[in-house]
This record gives sequence, structure tokens and C-alpha cells, in this order.
Amino acid sequence: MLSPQRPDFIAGRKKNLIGGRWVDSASGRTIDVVNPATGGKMCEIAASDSTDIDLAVSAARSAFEGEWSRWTPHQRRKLMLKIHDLVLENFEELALIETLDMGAPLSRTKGLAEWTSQVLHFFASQCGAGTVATPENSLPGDFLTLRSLAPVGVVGGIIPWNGPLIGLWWIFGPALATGCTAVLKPAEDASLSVLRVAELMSEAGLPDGVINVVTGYGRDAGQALAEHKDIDRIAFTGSIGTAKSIVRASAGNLKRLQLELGGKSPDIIFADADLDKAVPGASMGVYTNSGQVCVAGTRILVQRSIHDEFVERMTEFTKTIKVGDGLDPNTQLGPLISQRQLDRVMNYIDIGGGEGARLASGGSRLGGALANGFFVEPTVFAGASNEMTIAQEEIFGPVASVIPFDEPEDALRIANDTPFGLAGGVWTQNLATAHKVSRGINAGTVWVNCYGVLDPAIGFGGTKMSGYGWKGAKEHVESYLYPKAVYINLG
Ligand code: TXE
Repeated sequence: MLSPQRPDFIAGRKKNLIGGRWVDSASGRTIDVVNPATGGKMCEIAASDSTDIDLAVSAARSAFEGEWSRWTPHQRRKLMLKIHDLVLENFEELALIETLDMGAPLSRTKGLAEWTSQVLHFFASQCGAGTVATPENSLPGDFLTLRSLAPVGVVGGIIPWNGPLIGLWWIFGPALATGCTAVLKPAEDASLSVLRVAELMSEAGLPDGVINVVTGYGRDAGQALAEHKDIDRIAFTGSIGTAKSIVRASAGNLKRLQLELGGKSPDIIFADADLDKAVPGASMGVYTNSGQVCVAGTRILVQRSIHDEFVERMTEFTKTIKVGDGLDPNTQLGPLISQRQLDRVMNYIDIGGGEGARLASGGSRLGGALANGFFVEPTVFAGASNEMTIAQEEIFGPVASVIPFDEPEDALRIANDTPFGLAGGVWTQNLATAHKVSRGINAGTVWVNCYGVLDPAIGFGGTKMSGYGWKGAKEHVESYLYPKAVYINLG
């Protein structure tokens, strides 16, 4: 059953939040917001450029140097907990906005409430991270040394469209906890939940200018933020190509950078694995969010003796998955974000067939009632090899490449034969295999007999071309601070 429900928020022309005021882009230009499940226009967001970014950065700088700098950790924590309560009270609406804007089913977006609660509580608990210490020193004479961690200043955040309701907290959380201020540019394809959360934050008592949200295209607003001389730190999540241009753009004032990029994560299934768990676990490790997940375990490495059985069972499981409009409570996978992403995924499916992998399931765009949306079937390629394009490049769609291997060493060699290093998985009932293989995978996160779980207090991050900088845990908070020493001569 489709629900006609649409929050009042999704209407007309949405504005930027700059210095506590909701304003149109200086140019007056807008971007159409399209529901990926129907292809229909819902509303407009501001198409901002460097003029709007200048205004937002200047508002963030004034806030950073103003009253906000005198807020105590306790005051910031209270504000964050108030934001927590207001966001959670309004989560049904936020989930609906997210579903309509980027396609993920309500079953997923509503389920983010508990995670949101955890992430906000975690960052609220970090409000004292800048505390001053007075370590003993070895200086001759009588010196008092103060060691503190000071907020880095104005941070810029550039986030993608695959989960803005998650991604925004990786910027707002540590910024508020440490006393920084922020300018966030969400993706042009999915900005609405970020704008609604910003409204709720203002309602909770956020001081003007502490958080600013500027929507627009990457080449205009994003580039201007990355280049801006008064931004001290950039947090970026997105593609490798854009990351390289951000690294170059940030060189002007040597901004601190945190980059969380894509992956081609291996999920290794040993012959002794419990297939009742490994089949759905590894399948959803690829398909969740229609494959638009940075840590998706898209290379499923299966020990040769069970390859055929695994593929058969994965194919059966895949056929049970309900793809459809995210408003339908039975939907498990929604559409891809855009026509561009659909074209990209379909192109990879063609390449996979052409390279000789066997299409065991899926492979088509969905028609009928879903023909106007950007839907693709969950797809399994069996008997793939790691050299194939579909096993080397991030597809960012629900497409699995199943690759056979013989010995554990072969699995590790194949798993690490990738430019990425974001995540990986191991399915086995043997403790030694679990330890050895998880130790051997070159990636920031490895899951054993599960896939994709994430505790904000522990965090995640990548190595190699998957970027640098840890999200979550105290490392993340400390990356919004810089260490400072003060030597006081008491003599
Ligand atoms: O990413 P972009 P796209 C991967 C995934 C996907 C591919 C392309 O494989 O298929 O990237 O997606 C902003 N300066 N990931 O093109 O361009 C842009 O406006 C500054 C994996 O959408 O990286 C958006 O806000 N900013 C990834 C953000 O960057 C710029 C999630 C991401 O867009 C910019 C997304 C510029 N020059 C895509 N150009 C993951 N790790 O989860 C664009 N942007």
C-alpha cells in the first residue's frame, strides 16, 4: 500500500541557513528536487555558489569568535541533548523526508532513530574533550605547563546523497562537542533532511551562525567551500575523483582534511560458514540501501567447494527481496538516487556480462508501475574474477560479484588486490580462521559472522584509496581540536 503522505516541509523553495536566517541563494537560482521513486519533482532547493559560501563562512567565523566560544562544555552538552530530544520526537517526519528525497525505504529510514540517538549521545558525551591538563614537566626552574586541546575553528562539511540523515551527524556532532562552527553542503540530490534537521536545531536553541547549511552543486558551492581561505578543516565523504579535487582546492590554506571515500569491500565465505546466516548476511551486505553504501561487501569471495551451492542459495534469497517505492512498508530496497546513478549501474551490469561473469540473478531495470523511478533488480554475478571491472570499480548499486577461491591465503590475496581499504567481512565457524583472516584484510573495519554493524563510540574509517581520518570515537572528536601547550614561568 502506498501512502500519499508528504510532510508540509517538502514544498516550494527551500532556503539556506546562514547566520541563523533562512535565505535564498544570492543568484536566486534553484535545483529541482526529484523523488527517485517516481521521477517527479517535489520542490526546489537553493543552487548556491561562492557568494553564498562566503556569507556562510563569515557567519560561522563570527559565531566561532563570539559568544559561542564562551559556552562551557556543560552548556554545549545540554544543547546537544535538547537537539537529540527534538530530533527524536520528529523522527517519523525526518524518516519520511529522507525516503521521499533519496529513496531508501521507510523500514530503513525509520530504523535510523536508534542509531541517531546513539550518535548524538556519544558526541554529547565528548563535550569535555578540550579539557586542560597540567602534566609534570622536566624543565629546569619552576614552570607550570598547561596542555590543552583547542577547537580548530570553522569546519566545512561536504556529504553525499546516500544517507544524509546519518552523514550530517559526523559533522555536526564533533563540531558542537568541541565548540567549532560549521558550514555544511549536502549533496544536490538529497538535501532535505539536512535542512529539516537544521530547523530543529535552531528550534532547540542553536546560536546563530554555529551551524550553517548551504545547498548547491559540488562544482559551485562544494568547490568554493573546499577553496575557502577561512575554512580550517574539511570533512568530505564521496567519490575519489572529487576527493582529489578537494585535496588540491584545500592546499591554499593547508586545511586539515578528513576523507571517507568508496570501497570494493571483500566479504569472505569459508566452506565451514553457517550458510543460513552467511547467505542473507552477505547478500544484504551488498544490497542494503540499494547498494549505495560505502562499506558494501560487493566482492563476495566464496571457497570453491561451496561456490555453486552458495550462488544457488544467494539467488533464491535475492529473488525474495521486495524492491519498490520506499513508502510501501513491505519494501526492502528502494530506487537508486538518480537517472545518472541508474545509467552508471546498468552500464556496469553490461560490462559484467561482457567480461564473462555469469548473471545468476537480476540485471534489469524495473518497469511496470516502477518504470518512472530509478529501480534496478538486485543482481548476482557468479564465477567472477577479481581482474574484472565489476570486481575492481565501485558500482554503488545492488550488484554482487561472487568470486571463487581455494585456500585462505588465496582469499586474502584477492581481498587485498584492490585500491580500496574501507571494510571487509569473514564468515567462518573456525576461531583461528576468523582471527587470521580479519587480521590479514587491509581495511579499516572487518566484520566476522555479521556485516555492516557500526557503533559510533568505536567508529570506522579507511586506508589506501578509501581515504583517511576516523569517523566516530574520540579520534574523530580530537580531529576537530588541535593540541596546544602553554609554559608559565613561576620563577
Ligand atoms: O559523488 P561526488 P557522486 C561514489 C560512488 C558513486 C560515485 C559518484 O561510487 O557512484 O562516487 O557519486 C560534492 N568540490 N560515492 O558523483 O561527486 C557533491 O555536490 C567540492 C561513494 O555523487 O563525490 C556532493 O555533495 N565538492 C561515496 C559530494 O561532493 C564537490 C558516496 C559527493 O559527490 C565537488 C557518494 C567539487 N568539485 C558517492 N564535486 C561514499 N563513500 O559513501 C562534487 N562535490
